[in-house]
Amino acid sequence: LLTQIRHNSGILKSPLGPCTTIPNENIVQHIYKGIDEWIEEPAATCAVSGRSYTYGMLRMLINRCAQALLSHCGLKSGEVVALLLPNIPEYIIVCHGAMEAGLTVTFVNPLYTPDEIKRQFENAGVKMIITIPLLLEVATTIGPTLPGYRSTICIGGDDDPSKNVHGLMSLLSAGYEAELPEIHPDQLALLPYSSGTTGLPKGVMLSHRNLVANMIQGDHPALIGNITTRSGEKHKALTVLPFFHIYGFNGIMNICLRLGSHIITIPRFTPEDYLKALETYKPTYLFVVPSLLLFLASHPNVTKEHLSSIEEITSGAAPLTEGLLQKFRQKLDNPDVMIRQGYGMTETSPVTFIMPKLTPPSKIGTIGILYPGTEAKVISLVTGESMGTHQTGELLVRGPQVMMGYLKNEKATAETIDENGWLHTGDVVYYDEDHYFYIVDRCKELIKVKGNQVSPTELENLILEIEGIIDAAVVGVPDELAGEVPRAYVVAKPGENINEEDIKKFISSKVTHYKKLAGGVKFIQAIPRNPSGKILRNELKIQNP
Ligand code: 4UW
Repeated sequence: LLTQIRHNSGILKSPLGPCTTIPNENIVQHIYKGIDEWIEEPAATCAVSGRSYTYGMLRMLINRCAQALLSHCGLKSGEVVALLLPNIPEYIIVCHGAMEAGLTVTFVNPLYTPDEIKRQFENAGVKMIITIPLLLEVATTIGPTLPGYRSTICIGGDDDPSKNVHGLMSLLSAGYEAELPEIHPDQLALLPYSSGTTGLPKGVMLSHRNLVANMIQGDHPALIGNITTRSGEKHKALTVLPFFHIYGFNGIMNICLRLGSHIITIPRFTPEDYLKALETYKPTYLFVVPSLLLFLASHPNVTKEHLSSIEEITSGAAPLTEGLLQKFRQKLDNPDVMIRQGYGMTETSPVTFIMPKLTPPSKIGTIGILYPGTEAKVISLVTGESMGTHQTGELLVRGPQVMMGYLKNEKATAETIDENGWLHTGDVVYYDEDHYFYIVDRCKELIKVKGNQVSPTELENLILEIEGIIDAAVVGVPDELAGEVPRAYVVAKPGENINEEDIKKFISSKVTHYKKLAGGVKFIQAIPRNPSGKILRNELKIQNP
């Protein structure tokens, strides 16, 4: 009867019940709550340079950074600071320093082109960029063009008053003092960018409460892996997934620090650096996206020995196939390694589903069960009615981890979060009788290349800048290595002499590497659209395979 009632209202609640009370803490207080227990232990180490910080050092430097940002740099609580950084241990110092100072952090892929960086920083209202020497010129070129811009911080660089640059170490060693502000849990902590279900990337407003809630939700004993390894030490996590994406940020960096793990960072993935890090640090925990697991499963230089220390692996951000999982398992000597899939979105801080520790082996391909305190509905793509078990439809989620909205974009917010608080994910799913969920497809425009977001609208707008092109549509096509890659369909003015290479070259000059038109360009007569002008992407793919 209970099941019946649940299905009639269409609302599924987490089988793990509500989440425990979300404390009124800011994210930095929450992360370092247990620090006294592991204050002398290593917190973060760069696998390439060997630079390393203990928890005690990290916490002290975060606090100094927060004070310097408010006093010496003159930033005010609520202003936005941008991180233009690869994964390095100092990421933690500046990011948590800014958050402890009541500032909002936005992050960006350091391999973005200057155009991509500038667009995001202008939209976010960035007042300071924190970067490394390699990217200092980009930062000091873009920064002063932003309204109200204060200064740039260079990690591993010196003060340069002529360019208004502070070296991080001089800032941290000067002993600047400031009173740290009270931070309301609803204050904006993080501003990552996501294209959501449609259109250009938008600023996703995540509060301290959103981020803390998602960490608390993961604390359930049915979900959490072992905090300590079999040998009784803390986990060592190798993290190449970017901290400038919500998975790397709240799903890896913050959670690992909260648990006292030792984070090993790699600034940029290369097979050599990654394998060397496996050999040198013998991590116990890996976080992957399916394309990284494919590398581990199939690269000839990856041996069983490289993976011998691994006890747990978490995968997410793109579909993990059973075939890949089996292929990878063959590379493991230890059959007890726990491999779990989770599901998340930038808009949900990020996790809403994860496989519990004791997921039955029969649940092949599942993303797991609802996180504590999270609700879901699956609705028909045709009628909007709630679906029952084994019926596919769009996934809607609701919970304390759902974003506050898109920055300065009420329209997109209202299209994504309905009046009852349901976030429309744009993912097509079904659930089974035990309320395990399975991703089937996507009914949003988003393309995912190796787990990275690519907005078709962004590429379409760029293609339309090319002289002689009158219409364009971009869709994702399957790719063995990347999962999907973008392909453009274009309509050229009759008589124009434009070829595929011209378009590909133009796009490559404007966007970062993974957004390139690796799926090719096809010239067609007309882009199919519905009466209101919306591109019919599925039709496009079916008509022009
Ligand atoms: N299977 C299939 C999946 C899956 C998936 C996501 O870039 P975003 O906004 O965000 C992410 C976040 C992923 C994530 C974070 C933390 C975590 O623990 C975890 O699991 C281990 C995953 O990717 O893209 C959101 C979109 O990415 C797709 C889906 O389309 C979703 O709407 N996606 N996870 N397991 N597809």
